[in-house]
Amino acid sequence: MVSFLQKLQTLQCGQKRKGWTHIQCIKQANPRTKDVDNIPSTWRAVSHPSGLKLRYAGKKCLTGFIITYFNVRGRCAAMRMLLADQGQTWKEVVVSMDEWSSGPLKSTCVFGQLPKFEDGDLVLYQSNAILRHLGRKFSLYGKDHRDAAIIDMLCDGVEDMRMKYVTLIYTNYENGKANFIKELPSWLRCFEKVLEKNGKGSEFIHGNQISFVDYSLFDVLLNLRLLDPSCLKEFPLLSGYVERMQSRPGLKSHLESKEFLQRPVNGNGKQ
Ligand code: 6SG
Repeated sequence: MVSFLQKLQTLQCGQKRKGWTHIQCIKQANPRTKDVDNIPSTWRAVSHPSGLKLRYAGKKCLTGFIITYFNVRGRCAAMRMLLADQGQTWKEVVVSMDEWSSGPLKSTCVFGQLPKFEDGDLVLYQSNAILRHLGRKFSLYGKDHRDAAIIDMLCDGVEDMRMKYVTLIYTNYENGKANFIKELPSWLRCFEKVLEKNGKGSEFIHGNQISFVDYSLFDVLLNLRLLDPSCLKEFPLLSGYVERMQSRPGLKSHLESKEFLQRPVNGNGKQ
C-alpha cells in the first residue's frame, strides 16, 4: 500500500505542483487540526484525489532545495538563516510527530533522523554536513584551506555548545536549568576570546567574511539568550556580534517572518 508520505513525495516531485517553497499536508480523514492551525492564511488549500489535502505557499522555489524536518527551528534554524541571508528560496516539507512515529520515513533516513536536505538529486542528512555543503556552495568557507580548518574547528565548538543546550532542553530542563545558566559564561567566554582575536570582535567569528559557522553560532546564541535573557550582557563582543548579524537585511527579514516566528524553538515546547 502506498503510504501517506510516499504519496506526498510523489506529489512534491510531480509536474503539477513542482517548485513551491512550502508544502504542508494533512490526511483529509484525520480529525486533528493542530497542524493546520499553524499555516499562514495566505496558503492555498488543494484537495487531491489521493485523499490528501495539501496547502501551498504562494512563492515559487527555483533552487531545488528541500528541507524535510519537524515543525521546529531546532537543527534547521541555522541552515534556514544561511539560505535566507544568501537570497535563496527553499521548500519545506513539515513532518508531524504522528507521521514520523508511524510512517516509513525514519527507515529511509541514513541515520534514522531528520533533518533531510535535498539539493536537486543530492540528498544529505546531518545538519552540520548540510551547513558545510552550503558553505562550499556559496563560498562561506573562508578564503583557503587554513581558514576552512579553523572554521571546522569553530563549527565543532558550536556543536559542543549546542549539544549541551539540546541535552538540557530534552532531558533535564527543570532540574538542570539553574546550573546550566551558571556554567554558561565559561562557554561563552571561549567565543568572546575568539572574537577578540579576530579584528577585536568587529567582524565575523573568523576572518572578515561571513562563513557557514556564523549562522550556527548566531542561532545558538539566540537560543541561549531566550533561555537566559541576560547571558550576553557580560560579553560585549558577542553582544555586538549578535546585533550585527540580526541587522543583516536577509537575516532581519527572515527573523521577522511568520514562518520563523510561528515555528517553535524545540520539539517539546521548552526554550
Ligand atoms: C531530533 O537529533 O526536533 N534529529 C532529531 N529525532 C527523531 O527518531 N546529528 C543530527 C543532525 O545534526 C541530529 C539529528 C537530530 O542532524 S532534532 C530526530 O530525528 C528520532 O530520532 C530535535 C527535535 N526534536 C523533536 C522531535 C520530533 C520527533 C522526535 C523528536 C518531540 C520530541 C519527541 C517527540 C516529539 Fe520529537
